[in-house]
Amino acid sequence: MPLKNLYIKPRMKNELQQLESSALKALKEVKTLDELKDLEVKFLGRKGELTGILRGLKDLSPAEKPEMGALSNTVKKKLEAAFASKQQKLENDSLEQQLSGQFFDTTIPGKSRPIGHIHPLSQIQEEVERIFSQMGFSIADGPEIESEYYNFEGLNIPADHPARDMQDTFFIEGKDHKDHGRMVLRTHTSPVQVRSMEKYGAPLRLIVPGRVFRNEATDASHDHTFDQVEGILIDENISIAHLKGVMKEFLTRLFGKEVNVRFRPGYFPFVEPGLELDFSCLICEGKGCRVCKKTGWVEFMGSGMIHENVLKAGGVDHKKYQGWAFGFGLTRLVMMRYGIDDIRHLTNGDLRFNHQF
Ligand code: FA5
Repeated sequence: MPLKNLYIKPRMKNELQQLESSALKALKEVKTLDELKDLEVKFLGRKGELTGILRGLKDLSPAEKPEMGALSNTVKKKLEAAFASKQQKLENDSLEQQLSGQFFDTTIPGKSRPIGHIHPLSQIQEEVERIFSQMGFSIADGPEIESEYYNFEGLNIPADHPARDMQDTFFIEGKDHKDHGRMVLRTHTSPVQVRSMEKYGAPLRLIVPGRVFRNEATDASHDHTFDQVEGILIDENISIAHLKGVMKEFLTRLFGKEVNVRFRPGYFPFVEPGLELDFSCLICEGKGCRVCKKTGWVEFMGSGMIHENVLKAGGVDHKKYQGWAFGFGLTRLVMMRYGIDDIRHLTNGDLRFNHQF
């Protein structure tokens, strides 16, 4: 080792000890947070005194380096702790100073932060998903901006069919799909029927909760944006009896009491036969009231056996498999559940309304 290097280690040790004691001494004199910051930069900053001393590490022998490295680390930690505790003390002092001379009533209750909670629509959606999951259904999703093909043609509703009038929609200009016609805001969750058959094939058992859109004048029970739940079951030897059983069980679990269901004929081009399903009014227990318009039954959803053309569009062997589908309005279900008299309350963002649930 060259002679001059023999002196580096004792010198460094000495410098580190000096630095520690002069930093601690200077720290005692500090009165403000600004002074503290300056001092910290002076001793511990990137170009501070400690860094200056550590530059000498490279000239030490390999045997000396670990010892001196450990020592400088100890000094650094000690100084950092001393600076942190001084900072805490100065901050407390300044708070005390601000409050001294002022009357401070410690008995005044604090300001509470308002806590958000889950929107009633999402609450019911979660319940619906839980019940159908328990019955072995998967939860699927589909795009809200949909091609005309999946929204209409794939569902056996050709362009010139009068059934298109039942679901007028919003078209997205200049975004036509290369094979599937214009793009639209989907008018129902039914497009996921063909999409899921294409993706998963048969057998199939799933529900699709989702947002839909219609070009409609709004009133207390109609909105242009609302939520639906689609249900699809495809397998061998499936009949409407399975649909009746599943829906009766679902509604009984959802409402927590025995619910009866009945079918009426209904028309939807994508099912044959098409059915409307009603359930027994829970308010009057079937005796007749304002909610059920004195009939004892509440209209609930469209449903039916999936049309052969739709199974074909989804690539499902219609000779081997049959299936049913249903679609109900989740928004209307929420209204029924909580006795909400205007659908528009659910989306107008008024927190006074939302906080009631
Ligand atoms: C359909 O949308 C069909 N896709 C349902 C279906 C699926 C039938 C599978 C057969 C097989 P409909 O247009 O009736 O059908 O709408 C279904 C439900 O959505 C209605 O029962 C109602 O609860 C709700 N709904 C319809 N229009 C509105 C609206 N403007 N505002 C709020 N809810 C609505």
